[in-house]
Amino acid sequence: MRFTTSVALCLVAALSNAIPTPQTDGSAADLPTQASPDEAQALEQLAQLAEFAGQTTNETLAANKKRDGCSLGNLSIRREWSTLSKPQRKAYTDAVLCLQKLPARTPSSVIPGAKSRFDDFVGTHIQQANYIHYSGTFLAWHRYFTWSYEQALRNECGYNGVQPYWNWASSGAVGLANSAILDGSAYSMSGDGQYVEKTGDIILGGAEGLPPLVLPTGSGGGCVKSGPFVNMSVNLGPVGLSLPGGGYEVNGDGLSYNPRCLKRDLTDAVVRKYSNATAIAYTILKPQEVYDFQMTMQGVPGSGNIGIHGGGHYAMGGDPGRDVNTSPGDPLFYTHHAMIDRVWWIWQLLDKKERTGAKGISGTGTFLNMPPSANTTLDTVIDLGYAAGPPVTMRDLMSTTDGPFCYAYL
Ligand SMILES: [Cu+2]
Repeated sequence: MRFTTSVALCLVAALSNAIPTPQTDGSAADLPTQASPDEAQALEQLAQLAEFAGQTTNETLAANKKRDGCSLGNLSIRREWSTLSKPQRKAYTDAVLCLQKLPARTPSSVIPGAKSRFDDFVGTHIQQANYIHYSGTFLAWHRYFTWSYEQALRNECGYNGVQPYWNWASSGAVGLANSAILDGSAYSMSGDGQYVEKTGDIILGGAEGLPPLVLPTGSGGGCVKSGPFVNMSVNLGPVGLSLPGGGYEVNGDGLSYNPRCLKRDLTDAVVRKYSNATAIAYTILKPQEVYDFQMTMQGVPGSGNIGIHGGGHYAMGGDPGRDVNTSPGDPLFYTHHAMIDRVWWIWQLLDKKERTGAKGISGTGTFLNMPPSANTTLDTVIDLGYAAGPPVTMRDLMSTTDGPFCYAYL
């Protein structure tokens, strides 16, 4: 019986895009329940958890008898940057550069500074920033946003690949500037910025009576030195750009035309502290309710922890990397949010029924519910404006193999 099942699964794997997973029992009972404090062991735990999510995805799709929709035949598989071949990496960054050359769809009366299709996405994120972070839509909104960006690369720029992700833990372990995704080569997402002298640390928050959070600066700070995005223009923002030494740079609503170079300040200390393998495994294993999961991931304000989400953002540093509102202006944003989405995907599949349904949503329509707003539900509409469409409901965004989606992660 067991033999037959294995053969059947192997056949399915050979004939389709099924996620290759070893033929183990793969029951949830064998999975770790507590994050290991040891980095190497935590990496191993993450591999096990991702494998379980892959197996669950394969089983769900194999059992799906519907003729249309997502199946093992059309499932796309998102992979980690370093596992892509050089031509695959180049194809991805070429498509991003193409999106930066296509004209914007946003009317200049709405976002005067949006000059390209790439900017349509940045502008939409700026406009909605107060409703999509520390809110009920955070995870689903960014899932739809990242997927829509991937679709634009494919449908408008001839990209044949899949959205890659940035694994902060493996990248941080070797040092960001040494990792394939950020080494500054022609096959990276560009690397560090030119070194500039810093006037002090990054100081976050301190509002609402909460203690401020201090982050070190990194090894760059200026314009990116090499790689595909060396000549790119960041057109929008800044809106809430944290500056070394404290304080923020704000250019009004961030929607006017403000062309400047892409700056990075790669900060190993930040990625190693907040987005290491133990922190990722903890985020997946500890929170049982989605409220706790989202808060752990984004960092509980006042706790001194910026979470794995904040860890990735502040590890890239620079402008717009340290600007919550304008952050998609750094193309690395989408590989970061693919990893965020991967963590959510793994967490969801540990308890698929509960976590992809109504109980998988918590929060309201505003940042930390300020000002108070209605609870987010399965019927809440997500609208990406001129960046992409159509508007969808939260219900459509809860599974990566349902609604508009048909993808999984390795
Ligand atoms: Cu965001």
